[in-house]
Amino acid sequence: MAVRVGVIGVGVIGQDHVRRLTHVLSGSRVVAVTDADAARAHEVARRVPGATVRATGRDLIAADDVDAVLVASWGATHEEYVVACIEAGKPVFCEKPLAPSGDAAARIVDAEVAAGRRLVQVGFMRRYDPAYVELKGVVQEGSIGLPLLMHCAHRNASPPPYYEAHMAVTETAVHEFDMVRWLLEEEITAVTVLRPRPSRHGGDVQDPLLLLLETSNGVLVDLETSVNIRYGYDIRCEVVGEDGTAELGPVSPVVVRRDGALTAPVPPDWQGRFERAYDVELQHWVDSVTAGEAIGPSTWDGYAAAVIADAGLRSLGSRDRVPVELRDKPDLYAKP
Ligand code: ISE
Repeated sequence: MAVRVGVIGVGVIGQDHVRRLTHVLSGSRVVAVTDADAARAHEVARRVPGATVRATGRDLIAADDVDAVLVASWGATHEEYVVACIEAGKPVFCEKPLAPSGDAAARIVDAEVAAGRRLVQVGFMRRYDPAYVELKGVVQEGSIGLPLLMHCAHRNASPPPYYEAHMAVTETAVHEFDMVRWLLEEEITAVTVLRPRPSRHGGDVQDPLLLLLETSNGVLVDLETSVNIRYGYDIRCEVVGEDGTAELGPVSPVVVRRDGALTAPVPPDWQGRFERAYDVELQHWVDSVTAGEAIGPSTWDGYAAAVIADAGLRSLGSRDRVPVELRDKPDLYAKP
């Protein structure tokens, strides 16, 4: 029987997930939606046969016909909804970031540990991107030797209108915080955020930033975040090992030579670049709900990323190197 999913928050990513669950994936159907903007919730529900609108996230979570919940609302609301799902014993997929601070994420860890079983998958979709999966395979099989350095860039053509300075760390770089931990299979131990000459396109938002991440085995990771790069959405990652390097290839497999120029398309935004990753990620969640076992990026992974983001924010303010201090990992998260 199809998993009956309720979706909390139907903005850009929430609507995209509703479309995916309804038309692309197998084994699920959307039965309920809710949004702070009720008109938007009704508009989305009209496009999904059989879906109803619930007045609040809490009503949706409590509904008998909702088996599992997808939280894609504003980050500050995640803690309340994810904890309510855990208390109701319902599996929950929560978009990144899991919570806006390490403390808030720690409370979700506590709730899940108290429940005694994993119910949460966090939306770190890069773990499902075919190129990143292959890159991790090359690094982990050891053919380039021990990793020493990583060079990463996370570039957006332009930020959404609500983008604020801290989001470069909490919403943008947070993807790399998780990706680095996952790819290297080690923890990030310190963050330094440096500010180069600001782009004139940045307005009040300092842009770009250069972050330096240190890991438990001494790998140094430099990460550029640019949210006004203009030319498109561009994600780069190169791992430098003792015996070679491995990097994400160009996004477009097709290069055009014409009129004295060589060109290849760059995706305009993250939806285009990571479409496949989102599909695989959410199918994985639906399958794990059906199997009764949460196995994707965990609450612990969301917590670690939130603590790293806290350190990044402190460094953004002070320009100091800020150590990352995680609490002891509960046994619940012992399995990778
Ligand atoms: C946005 O919130 C996302 O999650 C995108 O994946 C990311 O690339 C972008 O920088 C964020 O602002």
